[in-house]
Amino acid sequence: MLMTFAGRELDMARSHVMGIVNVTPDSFSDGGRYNTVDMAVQRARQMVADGAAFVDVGGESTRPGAEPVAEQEELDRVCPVIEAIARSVDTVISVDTSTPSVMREAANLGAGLINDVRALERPGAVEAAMETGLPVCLMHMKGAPGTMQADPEYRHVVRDVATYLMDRVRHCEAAGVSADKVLLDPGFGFGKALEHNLQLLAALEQLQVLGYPLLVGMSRKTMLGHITGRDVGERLPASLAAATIAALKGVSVIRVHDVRETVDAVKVVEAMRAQG
Ligand code: 7PJ
Repeated sequence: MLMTFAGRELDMARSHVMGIVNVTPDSFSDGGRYNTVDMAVQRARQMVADGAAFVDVGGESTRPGAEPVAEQEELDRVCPVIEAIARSVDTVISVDTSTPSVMREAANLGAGLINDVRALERPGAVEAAMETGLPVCLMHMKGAPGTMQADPEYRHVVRDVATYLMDRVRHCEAAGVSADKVLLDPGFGFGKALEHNLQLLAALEQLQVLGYPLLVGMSRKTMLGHITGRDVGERLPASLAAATIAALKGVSVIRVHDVRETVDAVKVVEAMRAQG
């Protein structure tokens, strides 16, 4: 089950860790573009040293309540960081974007994966992604970041998410994206109440049988705050439990803030699996 990301092959039958490199203005304390690029590269380098197979670079905050960012602003934030990481860190760069021009530019600069929380729904996104030839991660979100957590409702969340994702897969394949370049993500926290997130977590195997590698992100999310009663800075143990569950259920890529700790947790699962 090999997948190729800008020339780097990874076995999707194993669990890999993806480190989060945010380049939103609030993500680095002292601002300033040069500093931001420099710090993002340092962060990426450390994550790779800690065992991350991917670094995910994103310039748009999609946290609940966030407003969309202007296209040029997103390009200005993300492109210099991708270019600098591609030049100096040996890793797969994932670009967390829904914007076609950012997908194209990121691919030109060396990105290896397009990670779109809007599952290529923006006009021109499917075509842009297809033209890059890169693998794409299609994520489920109900509503938009500004409003998505206002009382989300589902008939049956696992079935609804699976149906949506397969609908997007068909759409992408019809537009020329090849089936062996698709990853799927149920989108923890994106228009989901705690019960929905837990039902999805419990049912990851059911998404697995759709036949595409899975990527999940639960690191430090509100769902873990609801379960533990802890603030965002105190959610590492819960994040590791969530990552361990994901790895046990065969998820291929686990997107996290705390790479070193998560890599250790995943190693335990992988060691058990290798023992048979
Ligand atoms: C996710 C993401 C996720 C994918 C974010 C946060 C919010 N991309 N981007 N899956 N979450 N594929 O990290 O809290 O769950 S941003």
